[in-house]
Amino acid sequence: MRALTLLGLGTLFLTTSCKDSHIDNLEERSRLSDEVSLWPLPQQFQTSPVAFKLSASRFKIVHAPGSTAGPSCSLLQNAFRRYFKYIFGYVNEQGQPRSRVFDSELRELQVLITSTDPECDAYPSLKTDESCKFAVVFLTAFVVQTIFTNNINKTSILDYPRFSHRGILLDTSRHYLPLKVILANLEVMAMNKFNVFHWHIVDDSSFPFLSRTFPNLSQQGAYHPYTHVYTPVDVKSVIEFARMRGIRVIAEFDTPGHTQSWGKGQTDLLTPCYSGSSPSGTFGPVNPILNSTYDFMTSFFKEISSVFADAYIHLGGDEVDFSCWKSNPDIQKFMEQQGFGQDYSKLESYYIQRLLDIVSSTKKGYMVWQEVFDNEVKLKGDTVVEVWKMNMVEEELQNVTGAGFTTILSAPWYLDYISYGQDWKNYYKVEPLSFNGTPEQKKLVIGGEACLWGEYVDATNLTPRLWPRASAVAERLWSDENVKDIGSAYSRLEKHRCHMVRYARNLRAID
Ligand code: CP6
Repeated sequence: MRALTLLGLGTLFLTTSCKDSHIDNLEERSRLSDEVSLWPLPQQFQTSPVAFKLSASRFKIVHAPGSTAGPSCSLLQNAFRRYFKYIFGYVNEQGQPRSRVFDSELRELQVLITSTDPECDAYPSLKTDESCKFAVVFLTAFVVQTIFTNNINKTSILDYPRFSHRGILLDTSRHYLPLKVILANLEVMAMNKFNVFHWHIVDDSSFPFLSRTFPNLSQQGAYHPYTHVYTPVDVKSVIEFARMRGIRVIAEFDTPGHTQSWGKGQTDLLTPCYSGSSPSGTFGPVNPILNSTYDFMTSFFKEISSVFADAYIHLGGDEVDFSCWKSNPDIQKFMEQQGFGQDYSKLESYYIQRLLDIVSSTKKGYMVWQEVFDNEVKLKGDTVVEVWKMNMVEEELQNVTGAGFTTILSAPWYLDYISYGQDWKNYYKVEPLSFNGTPEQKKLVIGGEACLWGEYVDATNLTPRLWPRASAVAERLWSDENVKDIGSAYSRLEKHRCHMVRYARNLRAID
């Protein structure tokens, strides 16, 4: 056999031990190396002892005859190049006898795309059929297995994800993350089949997003006005790097709470807090009673909707602190006029409702934190509600899906929380659909996110805090619900970690 067809399932696979493994016991190591090392585990696969050899000087990844894609698809060309490097690393072929063609040598990986969608280079979306992206899905698995050897075993794989939204949240406000760190993590995300980068880009601490319309926001609100900002070109490069790997970039601009940094570059946006009858000099959430607030949001989100390509924007809406609103006499008067009584969640809803209408007019869909749903804000049908509070998670999923909304789960996966030992097992054991609900309700759970909040995380400790712990979430969201054997997960994850360390070496942020 000289060729490898992807969709024909006559595929080849490799099993190998990882040389970096800390398991020194040879017997144990050979036992492990006899098992497949796949992560996340494919929906269906079959491996056989028939083995083939690979040579970096002869092996090629090519478009199969009859494929609907060709060299004009830059997404695939880029993938071919990356996967070749995954397989053979950056070493050249010195030392390999060029002339000798091995018996049963695998010479080609033929990539057969059967999708009739003419748009090969489109942005990924919630509706992207990832089983149709089988070529890349397969390649990921294929390649990860083949980094360390020139032998691969005959294997066939049929794969598709259990959930369509599989995200990682990174927070670039509490600590600025250099572009390189973000890109390196997108690369590791792809190795774990994560397909959403939830970019919690601004928050109380700093405003690193450089807005063309309101440059003062980062000029005043970033930790540094030009070393600690993301320019429109930076953002573009993140989105493009992610697109090449089938990853969506969903930006979050969290309001009306978590907005202290916005106030530095935009006067009158935040609510002045009072102590007694005079302003205290401090500020609270976005001021929801001024027309100027909504004019600002209209221009701001018009820009955001063109800078960020994804069909969704995350609008936050979490953890609004009412004490400042309560202290302000103008807000009190407004509450009275509107008949809100003392119920400040009604004021919050009033703000969010107007904001949602503004964002809808930019033709984007939106995601929100669960409070927005809990406060009974009227939401568009395609809104995604993110469940993050750690208490009463099942009840919340039941309520959100009972009301007919799609939802994603992040409550069990706060990876910034650390404790001694192998806490990945707790992330792994989570069953997102264990709540009471009809099959229709369960279909509304479209996935989840591992969140790495940035209060105690910066470029120096991000990688070890996120990986391989987030890999546990990746398998939970990708593989079949019956894939839950911790022992099998352990031995595969150990090798998978090793592959990540090897491949990410070329991309490491701190070198
Ligand atoms: N920042 C923002 C945070 C958190 C949230 N929103 C958060 C809250 C509780 C925990 C971890 C993170 N740091 N903007 C809540 C979604 Cl335990």
